[in-house]
Amino acid sequence: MFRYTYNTLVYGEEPLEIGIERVARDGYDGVEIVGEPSTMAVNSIAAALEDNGVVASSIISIFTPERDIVSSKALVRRAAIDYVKSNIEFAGQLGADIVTFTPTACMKISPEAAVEREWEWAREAAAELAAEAGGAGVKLVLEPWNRYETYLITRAEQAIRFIDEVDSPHLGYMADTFHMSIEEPDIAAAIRAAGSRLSHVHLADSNRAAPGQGHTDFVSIMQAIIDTGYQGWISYELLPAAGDVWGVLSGAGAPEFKEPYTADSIRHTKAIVAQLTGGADG
Ligand code: LER
Ligand code: MN
Repeated sequence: MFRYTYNTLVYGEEPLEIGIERVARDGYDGVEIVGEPSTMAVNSIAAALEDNGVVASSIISIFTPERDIVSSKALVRRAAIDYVKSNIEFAGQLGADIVTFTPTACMKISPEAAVEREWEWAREAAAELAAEAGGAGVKLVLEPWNRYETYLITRAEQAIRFIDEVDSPHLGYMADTFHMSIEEPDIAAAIRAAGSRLSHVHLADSNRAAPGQGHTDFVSIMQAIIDTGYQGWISYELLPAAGDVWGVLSGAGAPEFKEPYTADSIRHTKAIVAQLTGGADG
C-alpha cells in the first residue's frame, strides 16, 4: 500500500552512508535525501543504496536567503529555480520519485514584495519546474510550512489553490503533519481536501519527534491518507525541539533521532495501518 522512507536530514553531519545503513536495517524501503547536488557524489550514494537494498525515495530542497523562489531580487529567484532544477536532475540520476518545493526561504516570515506579486513569481517558477520534473520522470511537490518558517503558503487550502492554478500533472501536494499540527484546524480534513493531489507525506508528531511521542492523532491521519487512495511514500522528517531548524543540525545533535526514533517511526505507522486495513499493510 505504502512505501516507507526516513529523512536523513536529522542525522546532521553523519556520513550519508551510515544513515543509509541504519534506515535499511530498520526496515525502510527508501531513503529521503537532502538536495545539495553540487557537494554530493551521486555514484557513491547510489552504491550505498544498492549495497543496502534500498532506493532513493525523494530529494528535499533547502531554500535559503540565497535561493528564494520569491525574493525581490531576480538573481536570487533564478538561483532558487536553478537549484531546484539541479535537485530534479539529481533525483533523476538516483531514480528518486519526488523533489520538494516551497516558495520562500526557510524561516523567512514576511514578504519583500506585494503578496500577489510573490504568488505570481511562485506560480511561474512552479510551472517551469513542473515541466522540468515531467521531463525527468520526477514529481515536484508543494510543501506548506508553518508560520515560523514561511508566510506565503502555510495551509492545504492555499496549496490546493496554487496547484490548481499551475495545473500540471507533475506538481502535487505534500503534507507535513508537523506543520499541519500548527496550521490546520483539522489535519485529516485537509488531507481529504487535497485528495488525489496528495503526492508525498512527511510524518512527525506535534513536537517534531517520532510519531507516538507527541499528541497528534495518527489514526485519523492514516485513515484520511488511505481514503485518498494515496499509494506513495510515507516519510519521517523529524527534528530536535528547537526554533532554529538548521542550527540544531550542525550542533551536537540528538542521538534519539538515530535510535530509537528511526526504528520506532516505521513500527508505529505500520501498526496503525495494519489496524485500519485489517492487516493488509502490517
Ligand atoms: C522541509 O521538509 C520542512 O518541512 C521544513 O520545515 C524545513 O525543514
Ligand atoms: Mn517537511
